[in-house]
Amino acid sequence: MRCFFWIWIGAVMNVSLAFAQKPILPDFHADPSARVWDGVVWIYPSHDIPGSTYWDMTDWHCFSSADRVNWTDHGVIFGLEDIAWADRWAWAPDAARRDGKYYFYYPADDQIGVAVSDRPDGPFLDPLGGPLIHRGESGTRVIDPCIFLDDDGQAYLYFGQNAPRVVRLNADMITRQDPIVPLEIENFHEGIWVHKYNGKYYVSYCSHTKTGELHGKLAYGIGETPYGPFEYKGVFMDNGSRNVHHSIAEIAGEWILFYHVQGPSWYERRVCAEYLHYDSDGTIRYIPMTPEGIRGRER
Ligand code: FUB
Repeated sequence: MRCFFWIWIGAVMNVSLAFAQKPILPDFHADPSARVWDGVVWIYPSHDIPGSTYWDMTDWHCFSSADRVNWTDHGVIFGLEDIAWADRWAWAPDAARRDGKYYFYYPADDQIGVAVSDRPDGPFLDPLGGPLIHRGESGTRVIDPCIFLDDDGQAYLYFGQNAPRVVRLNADMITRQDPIVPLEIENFHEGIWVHKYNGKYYVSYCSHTKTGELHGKLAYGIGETPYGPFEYKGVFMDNGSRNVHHSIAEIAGEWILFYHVQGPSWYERRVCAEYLHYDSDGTIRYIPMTPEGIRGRER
C-alpha cells in the first residue's frame, strides 16, 4: 500500500513538473540531440507515441530553427521501415555533418546503425544494410549514440548503458577505425553526450547510483582527452523525472542545454531547453528548470 502511495506521488510530481515547463517541440518527442550548422539549430529527437505503454517508437522526425523559438518539423526522416535488420525500439539518435554529407546514428532493437543523406532533413538511407555496432559485442547495451567530431576531424562514437563505450570512426563516418574502448565514468547510467569547451572534453549523462539518490539527474565530468579520465563534477540539472536525456550545443556564442521531461506519462515526453553557463574555472553552473526555458529570448 505504502509502495503504491509513493508511486502515485511520483507520477503526480512528474506530470506537474512536466507541465510547468514550456516544451520547444510538439508532443511527443524526447532524447533531443542538437547540432548547429550554418547558424541553424537542428534537433534529432526520439518520437514518442501518444498513449504508449513502453518506448516502442518506430520512426524519427527532425526539427530546425534559426531563432530558437520557431521550430520547423521536417516530418519523418527515417524509420524502422527503412531497415531490414530491426523492427522495434527506434530510440535516442544523433547526427553529424562531414564534407557536405549528413550522418544519422540511431539505435534500433539494441544495435546502432548509421544512415546517410545529402541534406540534414533527409531522406536518409542505410548504406551498410546492417548495424554499425552489433548487440552483444561490446559488453554494454547498444543504445544512445553520441557522435563527437574533434577539432582535428577525428570522429568518436559514444554509446552504452551503465557501462559507457567509445569507438573511433573512419573518415567515411560509417565504418569503425579500431576496437571499442570501455570508459570509466562515475555514476554513469545512460544518455552520454560529449562536447568540448576551452580545449577540455566534457562528458555529461543521466546519472545512476545504487541508492537511487542521483538516479535520473544530469551529471558531468571533465577530461583532457576524448577517452578521459573524466574528473567527476557532480549533478548540474534535475528534470524532475525518472528519466532524462540531453544534449549541449553552442549557438551564436551562447550555450544551450536541450533535455526532455516525462509527462503526461513515462512514455510521453516533451523537449525543453535552458541556457547553460560556465563558471570561470570551467565548471557548469547548476541549471534550474524555468517555466520559460529559452523562450522569450528570440535571436
Ligand atoms: O528513449 C528511450 C530511452 O529512454 C533512451 O535510449 C534513454 O536514453 C532514455 O531517454
